[in-house]
Amino acid sequence: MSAGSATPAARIAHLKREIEQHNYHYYVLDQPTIADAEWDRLFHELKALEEAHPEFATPDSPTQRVGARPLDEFAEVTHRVPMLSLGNAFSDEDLVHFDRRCREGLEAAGDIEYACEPKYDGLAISLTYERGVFVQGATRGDGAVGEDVTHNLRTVKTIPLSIDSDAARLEVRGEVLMLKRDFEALNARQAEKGDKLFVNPRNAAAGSLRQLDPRLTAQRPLSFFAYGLGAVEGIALPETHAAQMDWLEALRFPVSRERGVARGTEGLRGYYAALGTKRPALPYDIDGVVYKVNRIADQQRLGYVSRAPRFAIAHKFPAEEATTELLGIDVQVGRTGAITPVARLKPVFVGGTTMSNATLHNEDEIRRKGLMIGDTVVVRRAGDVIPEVAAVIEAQRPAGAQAFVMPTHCPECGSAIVKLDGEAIARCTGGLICPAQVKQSILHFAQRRAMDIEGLGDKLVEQLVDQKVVRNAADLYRLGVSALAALERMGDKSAANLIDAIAKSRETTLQRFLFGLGIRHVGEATARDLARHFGALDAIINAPLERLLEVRDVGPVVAESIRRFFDEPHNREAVAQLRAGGITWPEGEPAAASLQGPFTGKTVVLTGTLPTLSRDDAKALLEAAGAKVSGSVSKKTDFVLAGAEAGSKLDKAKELGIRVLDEAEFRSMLGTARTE
Ligand code: 9MJ
Repeated sequence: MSAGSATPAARIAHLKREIEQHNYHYYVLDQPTIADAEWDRLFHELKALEEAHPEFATPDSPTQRVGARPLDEFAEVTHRVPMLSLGNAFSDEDLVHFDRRCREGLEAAGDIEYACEPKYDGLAISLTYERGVFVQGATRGDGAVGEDVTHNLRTVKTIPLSIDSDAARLEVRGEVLMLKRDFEALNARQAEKGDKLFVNPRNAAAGSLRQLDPRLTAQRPLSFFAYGLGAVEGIALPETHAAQMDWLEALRFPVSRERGVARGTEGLRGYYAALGTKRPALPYDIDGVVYKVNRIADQQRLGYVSRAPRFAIAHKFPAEEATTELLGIDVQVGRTGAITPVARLKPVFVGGTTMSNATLHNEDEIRRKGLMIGDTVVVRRAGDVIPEVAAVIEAQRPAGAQAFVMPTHCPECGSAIVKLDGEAIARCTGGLICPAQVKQSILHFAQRRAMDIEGLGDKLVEQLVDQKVVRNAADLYRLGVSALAALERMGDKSAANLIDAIAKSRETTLQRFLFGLGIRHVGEATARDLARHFGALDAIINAPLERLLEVRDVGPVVAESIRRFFDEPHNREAVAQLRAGGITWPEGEPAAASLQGPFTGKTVVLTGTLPTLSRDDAKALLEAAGAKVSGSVSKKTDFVLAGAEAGSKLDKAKELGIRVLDEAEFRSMLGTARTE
């Protein structure tokens, strides 16, 4: 139908359908079908038509999702069919008990078939459709009476405002929640505005749903997933829960993609384990799985106990969040002296294990979260996320709560703690005299991805350093069995094993060695790129900034850090000691093929004294740049690098017309080399 030929009523009806269809593809299926600008155009056309013809404006129009007026209070809604809660299963025993009760109730001979779905961690709601039009949405309330939040639910883009069903009445039940990514974005916006952060997606969703002003709700990205039906009049329904969910999906309700069907306890266990594995990657928080006897007739036979169905149960996952008390804030000293405040918590069971401390990252983070010692805090351990203090419950702050004060001196070595301007991290200035830094750097050096010294763990390093058997990584290569055997809990056999593991680590690669040195900003990948690019350690040690910058993914910060590390005499000494301890690796050629610069493949002769570069340094730089350094000038010489008091070589170069460079020109040419 074209815009020109249709009556306004027909065009409005067409636009309503089309926009809702695009919304469905965009919000529910995550597969947009038109460009945003085109959607905007359709939306504005509809809005203009409705304004010109208010008699055709209806509450199920997509224009009605936003902008309804604030309410004074929520009206009460009595649910025609009560909204039930679910019983919980926390253990395998509870699960077996549930299944047995169902089998007995149904006098079933074999395994029962269950519909399985995620248990969303949101808010239960009921949506009422009359002859295909969304007319009312209500919260669960106490199960019998809830609150009318129709205006707010209209703003939820995944809730259809009209559906292709002429049932006199259809109540769809499900959960309103906030997707994890929407929650992160909302909190980022809150932080930018200096507003309070939400503790978790559930709280954010609850707060948003209970706004009296729908215009506020409209700014909060809520989602909806259907998982059941309430009162239904005027149509026949599919006979299993799974088929009903398929039917709801066909009506364009968002239904879990993770839903499934399983038989018997074995099937349920399999579903539980599989969803548990997927849990961290799901776009929303879940706190368990729900099993429902699949056949609706069987559900009805089993019936209810008080306000929960006998035919369904929620099998809970270990909680990812808990509240506990912040007993204190300690600081830990890392390998580079970084001071990390760590929350000392009253031990609490969360995410399947007991949590008694959590990193607080840095001082700013403590301020941002508004933490005070003595506070009640929400702690979180989710998937592979580092356990964290998610939020503070300010309302429960005790009278004696104390602010955290960053210590001025290192608790391990007493050196000053400083925080450079613009850096979030405070650092201990003790360097090598700080036992904490020494221990961490040895552990870093020995780890599997670096020198791979098997069996050298934190307890052992702690003892070795505290008892002054080892002061640095190089000392490891001088250890004898007798020194080790003197340590606590160290038998002759373990001592011999460790010596063996240390000996084995001597043969390594340049990449592992470089990574093990613990240069700030040089992780495994950078170590690999440096090793490939330069081929030899001395070329890296002597490389000026501009050469380091030629390495893939090495920017000014990383290059500067490498340069600063090797400019420090004690670091050069440490490297020399390690090599003296017998550590070796195959040295390769620089990756000349990938490096194209003015010295690639050229022959260069050095003569005289350069203003700042030693002969060795200049040679290393040239070699790293792909040049061959030769001792005598001939027709094959491409450049002569000449300093003060250059003698006969310079004369010969001039005679042969070879280009002569001074140090400044040399450096500027090095700066033009590029990796291809
Ligand atoms: C949640 N919260 O995800 C039910 N639920 O069924 C699912 N809750 C439920 N089903 C009957 N998936 C009562 C409650």
